[in-house]
Amino acid sequence: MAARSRRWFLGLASTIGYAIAACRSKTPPPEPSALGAPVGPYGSRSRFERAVRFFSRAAVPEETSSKTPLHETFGMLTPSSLHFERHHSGVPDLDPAAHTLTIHGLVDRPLVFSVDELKRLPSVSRLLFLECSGNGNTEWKGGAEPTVQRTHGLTSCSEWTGVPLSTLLNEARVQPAAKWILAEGGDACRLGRSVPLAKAMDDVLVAYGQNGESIRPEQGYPLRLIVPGWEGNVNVKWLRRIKLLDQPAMTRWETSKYTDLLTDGTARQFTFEMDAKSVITRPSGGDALPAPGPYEVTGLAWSGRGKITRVEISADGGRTWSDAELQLPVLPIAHTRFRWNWTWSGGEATLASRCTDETGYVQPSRQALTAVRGVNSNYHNNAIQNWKVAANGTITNGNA
Ligand SMILES: Nc1nc2c(c(=O)[nH]1)N[C@H]1C(S)=C(S)[C@@H](COP(=O)(O)O)O[C@H]1N2
Ligand SMILES: [Mo]
Repeated sequence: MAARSRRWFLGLASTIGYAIAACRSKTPPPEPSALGAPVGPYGSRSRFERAVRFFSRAAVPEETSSKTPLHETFGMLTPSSLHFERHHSGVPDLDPAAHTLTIHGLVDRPLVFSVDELKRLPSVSRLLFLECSGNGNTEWKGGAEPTVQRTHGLTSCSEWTGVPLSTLLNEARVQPAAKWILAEGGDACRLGRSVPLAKAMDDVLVAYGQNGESIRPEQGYPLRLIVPGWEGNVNVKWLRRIKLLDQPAMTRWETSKYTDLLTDGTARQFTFEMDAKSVITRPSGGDALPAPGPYEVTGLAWSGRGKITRVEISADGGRTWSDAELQLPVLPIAHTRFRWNWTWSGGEATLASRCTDETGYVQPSRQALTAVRGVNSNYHNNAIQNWKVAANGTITNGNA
C-alpha cells in the first residue's frame, strides 16, 4: 500500500510539479499591502467561498428541504451553516426563555422542564450523522439528479450535546404499561413520532448543542430529539412534549408518510434504522477532470447500526474493487471519510463505492435493492451510486 501510494504520488508530482516550480520562480508571494480586518464578535467565512445549500423553489416554501454541498465539504463534519434542512411547516422562532419540555402520559410524576433546567443536568456529546430517509429518493428509477449534493445531500454530521432522555424518563417514573413514547415538535404542524421505549431508554438525547454552540433554529432550537442511527424524521425538532404510551400513536408521519410501499401493495412501517451507505463526493457528478493522471477519490460512508469497517472502490462499474483508506477516527453512527488514489488513464470509467458496517452488512447495488423493495419505496434507498466519467473527463450520474 505504502509503495503504491508513493508511486502514485510521484506521478502526481510529475503531472503538476513542473507547473508549480515554474510559477514559483517567476512570481514572488505578494507582500501584505494593508492591515487586516479587526477582530469581530462572531465568525464568518472568506468572501471568496461559495459553497451553499441547494434547494428548489417549492410551491409551499415552508414544506421543503435544503441539501448539504457534500462535494464542497471536507473531513467528517458538516458546518452548522451547511447542515441540510427538512421541515414540514417552516422554522419556528422559539424564545428559549419561554420554551418548555413536558413529560407526561404513563408516568407517575409528570414533569415540565425549562431549557435552563435541562442544561443543569448531566450531559453527553456525540458525533452523529443525521440522514433524512428520503435521501437518494431521486435514484430509485435511476440517474435522476446531476450532482452528489442533489442525490445524497440530505445527510450531515454534527457533534450533538444534550441530556440522555433516560435521565428525564427515570425522573418522571415510567409506568410498567408504557412501551412507546410520542415525541412532538413545537412547529406549526406539531410533527410527532413514536419511538419504542427501549430505544428511548438506550441512547436518545434531548439535545441543545450542535458543533459547540446552541442548536441552529433550522436544526430545532432550542431543543431537539437526537435518535442515533434512526431516520431523520424521528429526530423531532423544536421538541416540546414527550408522552408515554402503551402503543405507537400512529401519527400521520408514521402512516401516510415515512412508510415504504412494496411491490405487493403492503408497506413497511417503522423502518427506523438507517442502513449502511456510501457515496463518492469528489470527483462526482458535475465535475470535469482536466487531464489524465492521478486524482484522489474521496467520499463518505455511514451506518445507523455502528461503525463502518470497510469501503471498496471500483473504477470499472463494479467489475473489480479495491479497498479505500478510512480516515481515523472511525466512529459509530458518524460520517466516515474514505480516500483512494486513482490514476485516470483518460478513457471512459465508472466510479462507485461500496461499504460494509460492523454487523457485516454490505451496501447493495441498485439492482439488488430494487429486486427486494421495488421502486416505489421512496424512503431508505441506500444503493451504490455510480458516477460515469466520459473520455473528455466530464462526470455525470451513472445510475441510468
Ligand atoms: N418538529 C419537526 N421535527 C422534524 C421535522 C419537522 O418538520 N418538524 N422534520 C424531520 C425530518 S423529515 C428530518 S429529515 C429531520 C431534518 O433535520 P434537520 O433539518 O436538522 O437537518 O428533522 C425531522 N424533525
Ligand atoms: Mo426527513
